[in-house]
Amino acid sequence: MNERAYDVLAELLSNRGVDVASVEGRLRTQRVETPSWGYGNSGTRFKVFPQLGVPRDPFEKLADAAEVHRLTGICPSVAIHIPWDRVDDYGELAQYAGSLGMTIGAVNPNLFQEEDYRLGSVCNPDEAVRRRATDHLIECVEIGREVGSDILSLWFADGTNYAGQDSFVERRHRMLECLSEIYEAMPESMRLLLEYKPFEPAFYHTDLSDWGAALTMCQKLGHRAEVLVDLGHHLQGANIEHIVALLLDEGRLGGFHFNSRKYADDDLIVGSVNPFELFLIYVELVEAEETTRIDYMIDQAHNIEPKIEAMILSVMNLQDAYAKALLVDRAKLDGARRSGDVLLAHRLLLEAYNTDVRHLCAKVREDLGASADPISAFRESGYLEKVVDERLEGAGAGWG
Ligand code: LRH
Ligand code: MN
Repeated sequence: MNERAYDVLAELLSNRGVDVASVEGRLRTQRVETPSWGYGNSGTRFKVFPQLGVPRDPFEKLADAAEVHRLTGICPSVAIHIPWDRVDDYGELAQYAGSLGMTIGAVNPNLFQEEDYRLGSVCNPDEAVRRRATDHLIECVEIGREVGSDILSLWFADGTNYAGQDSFVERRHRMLECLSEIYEAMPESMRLLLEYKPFEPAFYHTDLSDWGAALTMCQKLGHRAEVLVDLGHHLQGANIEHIVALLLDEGRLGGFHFNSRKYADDDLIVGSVNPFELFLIYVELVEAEETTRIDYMIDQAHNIEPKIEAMILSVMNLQDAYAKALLVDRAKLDGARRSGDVLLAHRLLLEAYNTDVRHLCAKVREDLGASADPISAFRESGYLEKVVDERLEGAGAGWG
């Protein structure tokens, strides 16, 4: 860690009236969940470029996630996806996670890769197909119990491709009927997160297309149903930080799937396309998270870049964005807003955003027993070379 650079920054921030110790305290409590599928092979409909050393099963995915946690200090849990992470003994999987100092987080069912779901899963006109979909969701509630997870994270590909194909309202009622059964089947400790998406794979309408569709469905289900915001699931021009503020005000912001996009659901490294937007989202979260539980998860597909390093860089970008958001002088901002001083309010955000917080984040990682410079540490660790050797036999895991 560059002590001198840190000391200069800490002094600069104290002179600005920033309580550096409390900022570091908040940064030490930051938590980001990484996705098991982010360590496996992934691609587009054009090509999946398999990589050497990719995990071959959920146990090896957990091992790679533990390496990311070892180096960043803030990623002690992994989201799983069923059936991509199906095992014979989920208790054994949770135990193995524990042996790595990790836990299993959100359980993600998969209702978008079976033939039966051509016309939808829980919204399908065919009751037998809806029953099958509901049974898979109930299976995932049980898996949640076995692995000690209290989050059921739901995304539905359900939608239509042509006008007239089906009734928007009947489909919505079918979804509500199914989700009501799941809501009842969940233990009191479990929360249900509903993830919306405007299009793909459906290209005329998607049943859970936007925050409004997800919010109103959650309000019908109950207080343990909340909205999950995937940054890539917004049409061009959408103001995501405004949507976040609105969901917080409704008390229904359950969590995030962090990634970034330039065009559509690109699933690129979070903060790599629009770091200012990511900062603005955290500016809305800083005060709210003191009273609200919010689950921060990454959802990315590393199609051409090395997967573990990509995950490490993603976590570092989230630490940076959070650190900058914690530097906003809230008292001055409230004053500027009340007095209608438009540009002072804007410049107070820019002052925080334009602060180079890398040495602060480096110190916090060191204080957590992790690495000041995780990417260099990873490259020098020989971990990748080790797993490439160990995982020569057999195919790398992927999306099915
Ligand atoms: C859908 C989605 C959803 C997942 C999948 C891996 O686009 O964002 O969260 O289940 O990606
Ligand atoms: Mn997602």
